[in-house]
Amino acid sequence: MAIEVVSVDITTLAVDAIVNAANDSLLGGGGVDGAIHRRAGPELLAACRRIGGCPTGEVRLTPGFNLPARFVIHAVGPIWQGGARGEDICLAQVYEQVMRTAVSQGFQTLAVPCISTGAYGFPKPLACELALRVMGDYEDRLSRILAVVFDRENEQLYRMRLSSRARGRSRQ
Ligand code: AR6
Repeated sequence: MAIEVVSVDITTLAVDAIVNAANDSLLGGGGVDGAIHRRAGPELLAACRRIGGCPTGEVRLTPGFNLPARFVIHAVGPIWQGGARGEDICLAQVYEQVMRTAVSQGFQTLAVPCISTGAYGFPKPLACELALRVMGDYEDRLSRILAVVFDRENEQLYRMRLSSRARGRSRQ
């Protein structure tokens, strides 16, 4: 099984690509985005500026610059607005775009944070369900997918869901 849950700062991971939970300006911010820009250095901001933004639900690729990761997939998740505005479809679409980009670039190792579950306020249980469903569809095409959980609730949710999935498989 390719998906592993890890509780670490994503900026420390030497993988083919890490995913950034960015905003549509791509010009940095707080949370994981701030941490990635700090560690990658000013060249990342310059590269993002040249791209000129990214619509919600889409992704853009840059080098990792000073990060140990070779590339950064910048993913713009939805802001949670109560759930009636297609936020779930949008978040699933973002994960789809992340995984398609990783596969099309030939990445073998990928680290993915819990997109939209911080400043963007997406309910963590629903986000976890969507993230693992989409990443699970692609796990045979990469050697390692690291689901990076940075808070206790996400860690528990991801571990519970992956272990119940493993139990379900062993019964088949
Ligand atoms: N490594 C891994 N995960 C982290 C790290 C880290 N260093 N730091 C935080 N997280 P957020 P969003 C987790 O707010 O909700 C930014 O300002 C955190 O615990 O980073 O998509 C952007 O510029 C949470 O589970 O991203 C946007 O404006 C998860 O990363 C906006 O926030 C996502 O939290 C995007 O909001």
